[in-house]
Amino acid sequence: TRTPVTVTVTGAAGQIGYALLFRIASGHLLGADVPVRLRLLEIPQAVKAAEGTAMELDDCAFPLLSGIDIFDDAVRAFEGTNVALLVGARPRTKGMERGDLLEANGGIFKPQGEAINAGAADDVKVLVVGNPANTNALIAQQHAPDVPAERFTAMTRLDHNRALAQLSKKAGASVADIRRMTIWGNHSATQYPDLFHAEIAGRNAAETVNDQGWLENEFIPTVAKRGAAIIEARGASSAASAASAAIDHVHTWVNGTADGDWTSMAVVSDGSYGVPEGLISSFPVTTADGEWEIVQGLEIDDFSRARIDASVAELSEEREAVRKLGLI
Ligand code: NAX
Repeated sequence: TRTPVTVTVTGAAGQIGYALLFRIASGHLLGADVPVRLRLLEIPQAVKAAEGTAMELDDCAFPLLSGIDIFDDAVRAFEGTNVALLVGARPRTKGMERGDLLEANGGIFKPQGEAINAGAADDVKVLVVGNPANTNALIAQQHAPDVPAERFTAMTRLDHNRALAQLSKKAGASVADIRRMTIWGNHSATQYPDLFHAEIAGRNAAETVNDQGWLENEFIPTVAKRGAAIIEARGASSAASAASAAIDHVHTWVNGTADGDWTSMAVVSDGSYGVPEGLISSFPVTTADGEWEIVQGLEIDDFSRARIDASVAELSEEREAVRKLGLI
């Protein structure tokens, strides 16, 4: 039998954690033939709740789940970890300014980056889900100098999947017929879902839909503000869909994109498409052999350029803000 892969999940007692852990343990993250060992990280007040979830995981008797350990200490939680899912974060509460939010999250992602640097496995792959995801990923990455920067990624796959769903509805096409969707920039309201390179059954999506009004006034804002719409409807933020996207992100990273297709991941920029080097920004990426590569050579028209630039400018401001706070 194969050696288990160690997966660390932070914020394990939260609502995304609750939707995520059962899918990891049942084999959806890494594959139906890959045993996993879970290491859960929570804050001390939530350890008991995480223990409850662990009891339920036991009760599922998943054949692939070879163990669960729970920690309230990041150093121990990331020991030997191969896949780190950084879900726990400090949410924005009433009266909190953006600087306060970045500072509170710096207090979480700096020590977690250091712990990954100190103890994770050599092949560690990191996905940051907790918001502000791109900048939290940047903070963690900056405190893990011995880990290759490309191992730190942030999640825009939920935005990507939301864009697939909206396009599929509009075009009356199956999600399975859509390829080459792209989310550019920040996982925030400034993100840019791009239909100009997407395809429906091999034909250009923007041309097939042929409705610039819908694209500008419905598609883009619906995708960008979907999180708020879910909160409005459900009375709680996206959880199962976020967990599903996290599964997709890692699964695609490990197992590769299909021929002729790509996905969206926020990854460390090498300067491609004018995105300043070092920012963790969403790009179209292909994956193979556990590594990602930014899709090169796409033509970016003025409409797309303006939107990519606006989202990337927000990321630059966030980087400046965390620099000023001494967090990187
Ligand atoms: P919950 O508040 O339900 O759960 C968060 C959990 O994290 C709590 O159990 C809390 O105790 C724990 N936590 C806090 N600080 C921690 C630390 N230092 N170490 C370990 N655990 C810690 O939030 P949930 O709905 O699960 O969302 C988690 C994060 O995902 C939030 O930051 C949220 O904004 C973000 N999201 C990101 C998305 C994305 O697409 N990138 C979409 C969904 C989601 O909104």
